[in-house]
Amino acid sequence: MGSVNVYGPPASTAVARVLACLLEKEVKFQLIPVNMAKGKHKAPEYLKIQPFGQVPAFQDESITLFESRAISRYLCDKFADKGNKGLFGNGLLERASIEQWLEAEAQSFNPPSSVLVFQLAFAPRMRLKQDPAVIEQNEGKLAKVLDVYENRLEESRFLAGDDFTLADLSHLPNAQYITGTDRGHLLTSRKNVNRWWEEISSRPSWKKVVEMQKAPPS
Ligand SMILES: N[C@@H](CCC(=O)N[C@@H](CS)C(=O)NCC(=O)O)C(=O)O
Repeated sequence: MGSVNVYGPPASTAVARVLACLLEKEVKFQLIPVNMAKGKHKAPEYLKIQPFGQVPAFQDESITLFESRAISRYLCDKFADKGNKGLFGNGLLERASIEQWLEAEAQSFNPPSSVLVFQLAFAPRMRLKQDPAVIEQNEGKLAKVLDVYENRLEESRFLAGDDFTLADLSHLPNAQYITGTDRGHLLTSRKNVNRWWEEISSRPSWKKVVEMQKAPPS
């Protein structure tokens, strides 16, 4: 079996999501740099595999995919027998719960948290001005989402049940950036969310992604 290709920098939250999934599943991959500073993600050749001009793009055999969560689901199904075999659940009920929390991540957690990642982590690096009103508004929205998580994680070790799954994994990239800023208390001040965050971010797969994010772009 050959390796799959992932296009984009590990510093991108969406690329990091796919990398974490690949590492959990122990699937060999090649990371292909896309120089976003030079606008390579908008180049005609790249748009053939990612028509929205975003990262990541993904290639396996004859298939090319975009959307990090769709790529992750594909990886779990295609490589069901490799690495972490329970990552996408075993059976209908587990899968349904994982899907529910994956949707919660994409529809409820991601919108405010991705704004905060941009405002708090990327804007300073890109020497862009932060918008305090936008930060405050999205902090409020994320706090409400995390209150729901706090209750869920009171009764359950992980979001979808007793095991770490794709639903938990999908939160790692945004949570990593936010906990590295002065708004980290959004997660760490909530007892159960903090316990969950400590556990999921300690996984060797995620630690490897964080190491990849620290390496200078090639
Ligand atoms: N929903 C997409 C989001 C992809 C996305 O927003 N990628 C960002 C980096 S994290 C990007 O390419 N930004 C550059 C742009 O939109 O021009 C996914 O999960 O793959």
